[in-house]
Amino acid sequence: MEIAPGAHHFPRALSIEGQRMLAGRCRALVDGSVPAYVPIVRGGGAMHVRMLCLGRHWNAKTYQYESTRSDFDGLPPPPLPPELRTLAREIAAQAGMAIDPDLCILNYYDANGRMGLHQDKDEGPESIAAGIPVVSVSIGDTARFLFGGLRRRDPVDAIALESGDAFVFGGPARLRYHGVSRITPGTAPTEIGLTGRFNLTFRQSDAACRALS
Ligand SMILES: O=C(O)CCC(=O)C(=O)O
Repeated sequence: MEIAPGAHHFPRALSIEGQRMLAGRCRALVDGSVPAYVPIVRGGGAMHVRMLCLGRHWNAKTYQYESTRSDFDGLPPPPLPPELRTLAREIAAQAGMAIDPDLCILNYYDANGRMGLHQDKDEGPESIAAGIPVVSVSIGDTARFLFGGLRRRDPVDAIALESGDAFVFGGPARLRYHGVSRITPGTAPTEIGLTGRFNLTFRQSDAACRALS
């Protein structure tokens, strides 16, 4: 479903079994030896998600990517698992786009989780100029996802992102404002055994292609 030029919503892109496996994977990652944490942004406020970056770390104080979590505990982020890279590439291809992601931001939303309207513009300028997409995969409770325009004040569409949905925005949509205004608790499919919501956004921080390892 094309929401706007370059923006595609794929409802139920993942089967229930795929969602269940991904939920387990995400849970193990966020509670692993390099755990998710609540970032404090440069204005001093706490984000309303638990975040874990894979591959490269997004520093909430500098809004830059780095190889260690220098705004938190100094640890290197866990690697981006190859099968998750492959998943992102396959989803992008369904939207007629290509991505070779080197990082993923994995966010956990509890019942009060949300994320303000923002642009994803901290990836490399060449990647953004090339329109290499952001690939988003949602698991668990339904989110009210806001998708706006290229200016913060542009009107926004509210889209329900349900468990297993994918959303891809690249090309002319790459810098559209977006956010999550709320989660609807208790809407995750019971089979996946998840309270809350995981969202994974795969990104490519430069325009160069890497071989899949
Ligand atoms: O949770 C979502 O659906 C959106 C996440 C997001 O906007 C981000 O990680 O930049």
